[in-house]
Amino acid sequence: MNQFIWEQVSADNGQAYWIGLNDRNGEGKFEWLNETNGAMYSNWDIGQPNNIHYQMHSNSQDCVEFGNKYVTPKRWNDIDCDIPLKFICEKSTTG
Ligand SMILES: [Ca+2]
Repeated sequence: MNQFIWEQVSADNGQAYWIGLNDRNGEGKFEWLNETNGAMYSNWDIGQPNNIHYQMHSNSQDCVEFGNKYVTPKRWNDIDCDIPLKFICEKSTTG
């Protein structure tokens, strides 16, 4: 994870952010929104992704957050995609 991004997120009091990774197309097959390449870097928190289904949420855990104060710093956790979180955008520098 880019150090600049982490500094912004970690300064936000433990708020979680979407990182643009999900396995909606197939359980356990995580894909980036902006890449089709299957080979990927990963940085899961210990015991994640666990795809736990909580009764208070209708869906299983198919989207990936980080920055949550309950998740190890810089590490990733899969959670329900319907939870409203802030998100990180990527912008092309070529135009
Ligand atoms: Ca999880």
